[in-house]
Amino acid sequence: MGNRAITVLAFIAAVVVTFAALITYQNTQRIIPQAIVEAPKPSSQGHNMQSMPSKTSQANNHDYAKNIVHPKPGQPVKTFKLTALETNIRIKDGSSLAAWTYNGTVPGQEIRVQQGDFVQVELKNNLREPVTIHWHGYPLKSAMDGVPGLNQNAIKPGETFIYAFSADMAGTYWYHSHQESSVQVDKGLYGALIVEPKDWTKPDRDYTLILDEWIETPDSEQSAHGGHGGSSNQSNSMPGMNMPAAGNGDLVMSEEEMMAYMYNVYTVNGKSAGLIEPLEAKNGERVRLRFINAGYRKHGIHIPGQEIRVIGSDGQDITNPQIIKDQILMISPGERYDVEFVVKSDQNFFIDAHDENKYNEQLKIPVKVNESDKIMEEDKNASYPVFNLISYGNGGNKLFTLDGKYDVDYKVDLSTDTGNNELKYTINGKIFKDLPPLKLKTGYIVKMTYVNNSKVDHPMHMHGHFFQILSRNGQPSKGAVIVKDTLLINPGEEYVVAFKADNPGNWVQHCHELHHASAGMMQIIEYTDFTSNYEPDPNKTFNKPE
Ligand SMILES: [Cu+2]
Repeated sequence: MGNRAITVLAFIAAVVVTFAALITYQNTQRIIPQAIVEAPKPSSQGHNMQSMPSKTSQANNHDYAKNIVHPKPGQPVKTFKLTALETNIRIKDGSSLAAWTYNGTVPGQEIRVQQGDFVQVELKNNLREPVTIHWHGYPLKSAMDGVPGLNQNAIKPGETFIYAFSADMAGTYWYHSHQESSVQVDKGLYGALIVEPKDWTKPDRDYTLILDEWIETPDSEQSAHGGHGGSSNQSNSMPGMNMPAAGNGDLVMSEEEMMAYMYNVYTVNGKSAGLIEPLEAKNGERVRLRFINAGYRKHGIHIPGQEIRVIGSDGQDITNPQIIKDQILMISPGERYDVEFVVKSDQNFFIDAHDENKYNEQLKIPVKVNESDKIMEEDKNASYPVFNLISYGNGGNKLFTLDGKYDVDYKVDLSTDTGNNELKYTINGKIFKDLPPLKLKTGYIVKMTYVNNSKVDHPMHMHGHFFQILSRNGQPSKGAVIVKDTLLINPGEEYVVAFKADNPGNWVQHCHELHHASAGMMQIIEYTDFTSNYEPDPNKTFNKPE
């Protein structure tokens, strides 16, 4: 009796502490909306703007971005039109929510081109907030990289911006807004960018699977979504009585547990649980799956019973990938994994998630092999090893070694600072606005050591470059050469990576747990021998690169 009372009291205390921490955090993070021009409301929700006639594709509202890139003579040009607009989407049975979308859907229209194409994307903003597009992982000119205040001014309501790049590199990428990312990506401003290789043997099935998490409030049909600063009805989001006991006053762990708990709807391609679109594949067919994590949580994906090969990571092929079976593919925010297998099953099955997340019963992707409605359930208690990327495959083009000569040897200490009861995520002890840029020159060979000295995961993403993974916790990488643009560094881990500074421009690196980026974990990477057409204007305070 006494025990129970204490348990209940402790529980209530934990809820209060956690919630207070979140409110504190939100207050510190809350972004004050700027006075901006009212946008014309979209005439019909979910209208596909692609079919609308448009002005000439030279109609860029931003002079500095004109004539930066051109198609080579004879290069095929693929044009796309995306309109950022608000619309209601149905992500689970019984509720819909107001999302921010490209072309009225979440994810936005898949941009799929062939290697060698010139890609031109006209983005029109019909929202009431400025937006951009960042082409996550794609090595393009920095003028097209979409970081507001660094590469361009954010595209205001009513404005149009044309992104253009040469799709010379094949693979699985994605695009998302980089304006107030922790809010805008969260609200649905993302989609896939797929570049099919030249001379490609198409698989029988090719599916893109974008993972995400959302917040649903319990007491209304209308779901709230938007994380920090995105929604005004966060105070309603205290459902149920299964709140975790959080943090013991530890701001970092309180936030972590609050996030794990609040983001309570998991989606695949914008649909949760029973609404997730089944994948169709016949016994004997070759299937390619492209996983993209657009959310905040890492997800441990399991493809039961199939002999799979992990053929790519962050868009880059892995050489000589051996067959693995019943391993967990841990996919962190911003990362992509490409998997291929030949279906060996007469029965329907689920691709599901095995990790510490709380709502995994919603993350089950049906694979329909036969016509029946019966789907094979796997043993819930089974446990599987986690796939180890840095001891997988073999061979590849090894550009860098641990004992090589480097022009820059830079340490990135990832940590937190809770001074003044304010939660900051830091790089080398500083937050974004106080942190000096990492300065590079074209041609530099750079070694970078990421150390996670905090208690939470940091999937670090670098713009404009791929780095080769050299070691983890002092152990040199075995297996194939692995190059990535997004790397999960778990608490206590140290990774050494290397890259060549071969893409002169203005770039950033940041944590792709975007709340961490917005709370400081972001850094500018500046080429000292590069001059940009775009001159940042500190008075343009509507630019919010985090
Ligand atoms: Cu982080």
